[in-house]
Amino acid sequence: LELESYLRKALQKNEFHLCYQPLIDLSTGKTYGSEALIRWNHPKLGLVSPGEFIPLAEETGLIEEIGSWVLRTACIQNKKWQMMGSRDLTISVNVSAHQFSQPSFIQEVTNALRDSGLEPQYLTLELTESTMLRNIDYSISVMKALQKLGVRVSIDDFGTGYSSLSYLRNLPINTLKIDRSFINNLKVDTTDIAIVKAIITMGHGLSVKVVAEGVETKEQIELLKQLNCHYAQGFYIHKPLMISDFENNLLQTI
Ligand code: G
Ligand code: G
Ligand code: NA
Ligand code: MN
Repeated sequence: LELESYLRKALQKNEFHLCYQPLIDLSTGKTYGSEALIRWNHPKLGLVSPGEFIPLAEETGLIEEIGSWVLRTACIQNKKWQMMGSRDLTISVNVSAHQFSQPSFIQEVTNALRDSGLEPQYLTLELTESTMLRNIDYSISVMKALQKLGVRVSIDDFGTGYSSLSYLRNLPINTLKIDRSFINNLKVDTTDIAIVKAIITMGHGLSVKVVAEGVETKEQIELLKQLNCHYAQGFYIHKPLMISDFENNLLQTI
């Protein structure tokens, strides 16, 4: 396949870059961190969506190298921003199932922290429920090792998986990220608001932070504030930004 052969060469040809989408603290309105999102700009194909090439990278195993590059690059960038003055800025990195299941994963995280000089508490790894539930015992051991390192763990796309709630009290999780499908159509008097409210209440009860992703309107922000949701992310707040835009728009206000 053409796409696969292009993807094999993309790293060495420097065709990837990361965008950074701000995460805001709803109680202060300030940016406290960002999520790193990979972008692939191929000379012939143009921008290829990660929704398209990440699954291919997973199937082919190329995700090991790509994921490792993302982790290092994101840690280095965040450390740079901290040294520019945003000392408590955090970075979230998406981890795919294949990457998470590699025996070398913990070592890779350790190396990325060591080489960037980023302190572990400023790194959050975003895992989906399906990644965690592939092999729950193995996942627990990896998450405990991450916790021991001091790295934070967030459950991405929360609410879309098939998991029972019981794992929530057994797993070292710091954050629940409510899937954007519950946020997109969030309005007063909808079923979605009941679900979102329940997740936020549960988060408070479990002492985990709750992030609402996919916030697209002012009304949604107001509702989430009323519900005491901790953090939010979405196009209404900021789109994924290039480094220069992140620096111009945000860094001085943090
Ligand atoms: O940024 P965008 O909305 O196009 O992302 C589409 C999908 O690709 C999302 O599910 C997102 O989590 C995933 N994605 C983006 N960047 C990364 C990355 O660096 N690693 C992994 N594993 N997935 C990513
Ligand atoms: O699967 P994951 O949650 O990691 O997906 C992250 C992707 O979601 C990002 O690539 C980003 O482009 C996309 N995204 C971020 N904010 C919004 C939003 O407000 N609406 C929609 N539809 N997508 C968003
Ligand atoms: Na994510
Ligand atoms: Mn998500």
